[in-house]
Amino acid sequence: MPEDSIEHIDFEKLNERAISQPLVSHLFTADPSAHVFDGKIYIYPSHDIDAGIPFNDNGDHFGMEDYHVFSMESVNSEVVDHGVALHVNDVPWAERQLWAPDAAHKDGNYYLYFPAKNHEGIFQIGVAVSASPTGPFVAEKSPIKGSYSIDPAVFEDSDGSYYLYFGGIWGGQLQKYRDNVYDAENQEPLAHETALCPKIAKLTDNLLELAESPLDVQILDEAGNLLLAGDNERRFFEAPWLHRYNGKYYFSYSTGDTHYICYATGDSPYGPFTYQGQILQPVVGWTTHHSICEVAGKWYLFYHDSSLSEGVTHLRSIKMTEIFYDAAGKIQPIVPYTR
Ligand code: FUB
Repeated sequence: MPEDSIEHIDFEKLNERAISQPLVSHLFTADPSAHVFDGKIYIYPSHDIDAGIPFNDNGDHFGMEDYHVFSMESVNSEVVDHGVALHVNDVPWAERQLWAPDAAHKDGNYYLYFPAKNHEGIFQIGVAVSASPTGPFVAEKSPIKGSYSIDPAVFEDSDGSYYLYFGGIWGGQLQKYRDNVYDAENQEPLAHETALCPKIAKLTDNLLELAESPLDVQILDEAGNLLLAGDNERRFFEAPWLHRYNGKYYFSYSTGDTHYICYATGDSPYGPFTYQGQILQPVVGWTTHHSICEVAGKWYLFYHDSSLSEGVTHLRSIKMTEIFYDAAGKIQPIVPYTR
């Protein structure tokens, strides 16, 4: 739902028609990464604030400064806010804009992965560690070597390997990189050229570093060709996420300026992934960002919209709703507001 149509929305009606209500209403929250750790649901979202920064195409108005972690005993239970888990002032290398985070658990430690702009205005990805899933987390002194851009998502495979996915174009700066090298002059490819790919790198055993140089996550069309940069309804924009269902790997992501959450499937965490369809239709607000998590044998989409703030695009609220697969493993698309 593009921002310019906001003035025509009757928010009272829209909220009545919403298929789910905000999980948190005392803060604005977005980009929810959900996990079940030791039988309990933990949500790692961005914490939206109005930093008073004018809107621009770089997304500088998304001026977030800290993270809160939320937990739930079960899908219908109260959502508990565990307070500030990490603040930008406690990250030696970061200056501003704590964007979409994710978390992982290994051997009794919890790892919070987060993007932030460094003192040169370049996004990198950091990691912070805690003995508790709710923090507080202690940030490593430097960003993860070789990391760049935004929206880290960590996937733990059944063999105990962990993979970091990341990337986002436009404000997320992915278009400035080719072969993992930054050049401020680099731009998005032209419409007839292949789209930029999100990135994957295996993590080292201690989960603090990349075990390899980031590789492209290829998203192919039905004919086996890479999606094109001009295919705005299907190409990757930001918000990578990986989950496994019935032995298949599902790579999902946001298409940004066309406001869909889409997915593609493959046989390896590295891909290639073949485009399958949309998971979530546009929500109120410009951004859309999600995670997919299995809880007690059912599958849930965690997502956000800006309905609580009546359309303010950088003041969002996290939500969740159940998703369903058909017999062939296709995800039934979610329409976030009933008609
Ligand atoms: O929350 C800031 C940015 O907005 C995220 O990093 C993007 O995925 C988009 O949701």
